[in-house]
Amino acid sequence: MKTIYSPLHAGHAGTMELMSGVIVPGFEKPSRAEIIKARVESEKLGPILAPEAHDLTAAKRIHKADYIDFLPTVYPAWEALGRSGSAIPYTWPTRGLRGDVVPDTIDAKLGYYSFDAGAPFVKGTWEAIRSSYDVVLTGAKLVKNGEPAAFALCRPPGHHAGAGFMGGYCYINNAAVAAQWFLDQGAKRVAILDIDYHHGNGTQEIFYSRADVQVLNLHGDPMVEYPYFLGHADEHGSGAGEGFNVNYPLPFGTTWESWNAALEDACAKLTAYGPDVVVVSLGVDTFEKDPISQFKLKSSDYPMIGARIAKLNLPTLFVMEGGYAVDEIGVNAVGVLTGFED
Ligand code: SP5
Ligand code: ZN
Repeated sequence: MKTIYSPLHAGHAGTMELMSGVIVPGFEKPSRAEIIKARVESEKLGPILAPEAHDLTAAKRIHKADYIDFLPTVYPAWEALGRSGSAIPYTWPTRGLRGDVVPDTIDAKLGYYSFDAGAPFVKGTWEAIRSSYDVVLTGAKLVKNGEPAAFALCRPPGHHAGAGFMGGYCYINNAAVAAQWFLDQGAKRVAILDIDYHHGNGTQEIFYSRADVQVLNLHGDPMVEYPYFLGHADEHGSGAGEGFNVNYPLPFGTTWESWNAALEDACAKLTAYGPDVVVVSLGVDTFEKDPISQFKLKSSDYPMIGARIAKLNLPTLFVMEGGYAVDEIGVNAVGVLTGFED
């Protein structure tokens, strides 16, 4: 399987985030992608390709144009105020406030275009976002042109980003961009299988009223886990999309047996849907040693995930999302991919 990777992710470095009331170094850090890339090489998964450059047309097919146009302006506006470090929002237009007026100043715009304080900007962030987008579209093209599968080694990740907002380390929703691109290239139906530990709220929001993208999501129960405000089992889709969104909220402590039962159910629904292509939002923060997550999957479980996805017998684009146990992130992520190929 071919991997697509860009070194430009590394400029998104030195971020800070708020965790349990303390400002700490960001868990979503450059070594994540570097360790995965090193494992792709040592496991001889296949060639590592540079992405092709793309304009932002495909991003604006699923994101609001004003949101995409905002992203490259963030850090220049921040620096124009004499600031450095991480640009992070702190005020949001929640219930009872005006959500229909885009303010003029950067602190307010950051809040307008986000749902949490978890998508910081540093100097190299926009270039990294842009490279991650190029990576996913390059991977999608490989699959469209006949590769059975490809691995888009995206960083930053994407599944928390919605049509008009960032959050949870995510800016452009790479998996959603790819799904829409496949449709625009002639696919009739696309399935997104999101196996990141966290609910892919952005992906769900983007496709919630649509029948041409089935979204299946296995994740920590939002009653107790981030992103808290979406991802319940009663969210089935709306209107034409009724029945095409499926959530599997699972409790803290979930191990392979019950996680795999949810995967099995999701795969059965996916097969019944009959998509032309599968996009896998591949997070490995389900790992037992993940520092911010509460599932208990073991390294030996990840190849079995890949093997089950291979049994779907469909063209497959793997898109990297979360996973913060960096010592094992390469073994776990590439374990899914070698399990798929074996
Ligand atoms: C792509 C992705 O995996 N994004 C995850 C963003 C998670 N951000 C919030 C993390 C909250 C961690 N809470 C841990 C509480 C430990 N006491
Ligand atoms: Zn996650």
